[in-house]
Amino acid sequence: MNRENHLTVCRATRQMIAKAGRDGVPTVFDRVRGRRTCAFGSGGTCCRICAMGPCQVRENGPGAGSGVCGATPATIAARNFGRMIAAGTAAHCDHAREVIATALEALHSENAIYSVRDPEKVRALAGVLGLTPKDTGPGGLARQVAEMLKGEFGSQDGELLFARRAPAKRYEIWRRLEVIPRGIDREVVEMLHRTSVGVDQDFEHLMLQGMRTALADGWGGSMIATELQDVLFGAPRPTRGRVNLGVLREDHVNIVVHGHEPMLPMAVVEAARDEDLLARARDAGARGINVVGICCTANELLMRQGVPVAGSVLQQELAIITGAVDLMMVDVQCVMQGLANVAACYHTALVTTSPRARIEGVAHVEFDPAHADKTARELIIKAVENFPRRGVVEIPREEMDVVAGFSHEAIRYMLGGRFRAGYGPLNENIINGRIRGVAAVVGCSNPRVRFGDLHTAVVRELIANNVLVLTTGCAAINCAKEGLLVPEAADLAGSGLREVCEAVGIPPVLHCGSCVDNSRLLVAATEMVRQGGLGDDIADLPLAGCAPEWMSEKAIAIGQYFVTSGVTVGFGVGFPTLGSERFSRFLFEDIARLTGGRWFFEPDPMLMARRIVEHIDARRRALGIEQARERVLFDMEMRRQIGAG
Ligand code: SF4
Ligand code: MSK
Repeated sequence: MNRENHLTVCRATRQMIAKAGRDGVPTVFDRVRGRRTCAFGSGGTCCRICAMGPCQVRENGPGAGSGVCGATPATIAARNFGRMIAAGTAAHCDHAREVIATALEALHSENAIYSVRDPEKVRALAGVLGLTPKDTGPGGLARQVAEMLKGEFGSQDGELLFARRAPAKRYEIWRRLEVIPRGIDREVVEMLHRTSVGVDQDFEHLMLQGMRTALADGWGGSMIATELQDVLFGAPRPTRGRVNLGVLREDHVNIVVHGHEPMLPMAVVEAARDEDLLARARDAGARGINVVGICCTANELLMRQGVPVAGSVLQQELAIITGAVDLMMVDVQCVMQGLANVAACYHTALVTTSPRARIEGVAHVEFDPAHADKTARELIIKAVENFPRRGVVEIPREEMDVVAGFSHEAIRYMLGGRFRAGYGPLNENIINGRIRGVAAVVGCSNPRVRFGDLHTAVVRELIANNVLVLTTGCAAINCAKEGLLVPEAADLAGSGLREVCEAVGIPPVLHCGSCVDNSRLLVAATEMVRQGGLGDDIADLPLAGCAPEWMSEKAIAIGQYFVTSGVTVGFGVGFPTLGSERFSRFLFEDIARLTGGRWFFEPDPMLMARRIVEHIDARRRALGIEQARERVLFDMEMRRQIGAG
């Protein structure tokens, strides 16, 4: 069997890895081979924060001890973990900062191409923030909302405004633990300070700041990015699309948008419909302009515009290897530097667009919200001009249908219709046992494992056990490629879940968006609590989360904000604290006494699914709903008896 056949079940991916081999172009799959992981680094007990070190320490066995300064393995592992949380939080929050800048530019300038597309969302946010309209001009309330959220970054005291959205009991737990963020930037800075040499050296105390920093992500930066993107581009509604490398078109100018921030890509999608640019494409010999996405930008565009998705993080280089990508524009996060070399081997124009991120030797066309339409046109013209320079093209045939766009607003609507929108039917079906519980399967793809396949294995097992799955990020893309995000996938679900999916017309796996959209899952969980019947805190819900193929620091931040919100979260691949048993025990067990949620590590996808189901069953027992109940349809007589009682 060829080497690539061992890597993944995705045939398009295998085909392009084989082509890269024939073309002599190294990719991530070559670079990962033979690169051994460092035991100290991967276990979290390598410290290099001062020049008395670096210190590689062990907790047990030969050579057990501490760093030169006396730092214990638990302290070092906690410091490293805290720094991962800080970096992940910084990434999501800087994304949010850029969205705010775009929103304010749009609302202050008459020329901006962005506008308020979702006034309902603006009113909802104003309600959450306790705002009453002061400025009655166009976009006035939206401007107030954006300005108020901007203040969350520099705030030094008080409490993060969106923390109020959590269920009352959760909010009280956070207050007791003193982990409600005071301001987004403040928490990231304090995490970095406390993890520098000679400061906070008690792993439990360090992790309290880890929790506060993570909450500044989930209930702060990520939630702000999600909500304001909805304001600018509309809250997602179920939308059909196509996914996998087969969405590239041989007879079209292909533009790949890659990264995380949807502002400029949205402008490109818009401009690609311009008749003048289409005529230019035809003059160049193409039949049209095909904009497709990679990674989370792809998820953002798919959910709102049905833009095709070429692939997940591990397919970014492979898209170029088709020879059909005329331009790839990248902004921030999950963009591999290896793209530069791959693009140089083909005709692809690679362009960085974020003021924050450049790649050595790669062209840069900077995004400026005031001139986004001009920049979008410039990029499209560059792609059109590049089209005739193509060499041999080989596009895999694989592409799959997907239904995406299950924002929590869309879920409310799907479940209850316009007049009864709400989570009632979901809670009812959990209580009566048709749906066993809910699981979030999220996160990256990782070439160290049989990537993509771990996501789909976990998901298949969960839905077969009547667990409704919510998915985001690259996990969503991988599930989509395997046909799990269409209503027909209900055939793979257990009988109870299948019945509900068929009645409501939803897939058993709901695509909820990008990485920042994990914040939507916090809101959805809160809505489930508010609906009633499933306890009074997120920790009471029959709910769990997992990232079977994680790789990014952002995944650690996300996992920690879920754990701090009361959710049990499983990670695969490897866990970055295993070098310290004491600190790992804290994350896997003791933290549950504080937050109600905890971490677990399980690299085997079937065992991961089993642990999620066990957790859901335990929560069902605690709620007294462990037995599936038949729904009783009350007739008038029964109602009268209840009334008389
Ligand atoms: Fe070593 Fe301590 Fe310096 Fe870390 S802080 S590198 S453990 S001396
Ligand atoms: S893109 S963070 S690889 S999910 Fe959000 Fe995918 Fe992970 Fe990047």
